[in-house]
Amino acid sequence: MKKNKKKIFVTRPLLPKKENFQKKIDEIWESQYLTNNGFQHKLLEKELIKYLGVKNISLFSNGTLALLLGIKGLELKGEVITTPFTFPATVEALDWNSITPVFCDIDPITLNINPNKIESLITEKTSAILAVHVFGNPSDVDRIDEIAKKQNLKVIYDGAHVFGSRLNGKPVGTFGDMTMFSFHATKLFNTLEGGALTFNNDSLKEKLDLLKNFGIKNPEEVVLSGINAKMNELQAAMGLEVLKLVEEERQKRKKIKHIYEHCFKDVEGIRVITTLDDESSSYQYFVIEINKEKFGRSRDFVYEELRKYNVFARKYFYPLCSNFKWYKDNESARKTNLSIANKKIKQVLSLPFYGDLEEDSVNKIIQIILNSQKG
Ligand code: T4K
Repeated sequence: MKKNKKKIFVTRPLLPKKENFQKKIDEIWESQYLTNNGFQHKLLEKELIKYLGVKNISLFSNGTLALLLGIKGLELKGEVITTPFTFPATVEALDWNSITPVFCDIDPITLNINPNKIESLITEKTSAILAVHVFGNPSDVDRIDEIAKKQNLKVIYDGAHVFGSRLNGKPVGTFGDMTMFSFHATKLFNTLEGGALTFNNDSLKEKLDLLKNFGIKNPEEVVLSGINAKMNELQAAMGLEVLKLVEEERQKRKKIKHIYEHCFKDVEGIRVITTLDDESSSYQYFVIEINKEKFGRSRDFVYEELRKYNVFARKYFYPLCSNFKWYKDNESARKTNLSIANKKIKQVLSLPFYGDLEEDSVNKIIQIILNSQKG
C-alpha cells in the first residue's frame, strides 16, 4: 500500500463557507463591538440553549476556563473525586482551584469513572464528584446522582465530548449541578476556541457571568474576585455559522463510523469503544481498544504503522493524568489503585474521524490496521 501524500489527522475543524463568516465579520465591523457580551454572543447563547435543550448557559473563551470557573462558582473545596482517564484540563482545573483530585478507577467498558468505586474514596474533605463523559460515552449519571445525594456532594460533568447528545432521551447538559462543553477547533461544534457551562440553577447565571468578567457588576461595583474568560464576538460569530452545519456533519460522521464498525466487528482483539448512535451519540470521536494478546500487535505498534502511511491517530488520553509528576505524593494516584485506567491507557486509539474524511481513506486506514497484524 502506498503512503498517503497528504497527512491524515485525527480530526479537522468544521468550517463554514468563508463568505458566510465574512458576512458575520462585516456585522461585527459595523457594530464596532468586539467582545464583552455583544450581539453575536447574546445570539449564540440563545441558539445554544435551544440546540442543547438546557435551562441556562454561560459562554467562555475556552472549555478549560469554563470548568475552572464552574468549580469556583460551585464553591468546591478540599477534595474532589475524579477520573485519571481524561485530558489534562479536567484535573488542572482542580489544581487551579487548590483542590486535591482524588483519582477513582474507571469502568473497563465505558472508560468512565466507575461509580462502584466512588464511595470508598469519600472523606470529610470531599466536596464533589467531577466525572467526564469520555469520548462521548455518558457517565452513569443515575448512580452518581444517587451517591451525591446520599453523601451531600455536588456533581460537575466534563462534557467536552458530548455536544448535542441525549441520555435516556434527556439532553446530556441537564445532569448534575453543571456540565462543561468545549468548543475547541477539534470539537464537533467549534467557536475556534471556546466553551460553555450549562446548569439548571438559575441563580448561578449571574455569578458565572461575573466570574468570567473580573467580578464587575457595573461601572461602580466589583462584587467578587474574577478573571477574564469571556468569549469574544468573532468566536461567537463562528459558533453561529458552525451550528448550522452540525446536523449534516453528524450524518457524515455516522456513515464513517458504520464503515469502521463493520470492518472491525469480527476482528479478534479490537473493540470499538464509541458504539452509540443517533441522538445518544455525539459523533465526536471514533475510538478502538487493541488487546495485544488477542490481536497480536500492541496499540503502539498499530499507531506507528499508521504513521508510516501519514495517518496520525492519537493515543488519547496518554499519559494518564494520575501519573503526572506533581501527583506523586497523592495516595489515590498510585498505579495499584487505578489498575484498569493504567491498563486501558496502553490500549486505546482514536482514529481519524471527521465528515470530510473520504471513504477511500477510511478503508485504507482499516487496511493498514488489519495488515499490521501480519507486518
Ligand atoms: N476536558 C476534556 C475531556 C477535553 O478533551 C478537553 C479538550 C478539555 C477538557 C479542554 O477543553 P478546551 O479548553 O480545549 O476547550 C486537542 C484539543 O486541543 C483539546 O481541546 C481536546 N480536549 C483534546 C482531546 O484534543 P491536542 O493536543 O490533541 O490538539 P492538537 O493540536 O494536537 O490537534 C489534534 C489534531 O487536530 C491535529 O493533529 C490536527 C488537527 N487540527 C487541530 C487544530 C488545533 C486541525 O486540523 N486544525 C486545528 O486548528 O488537543
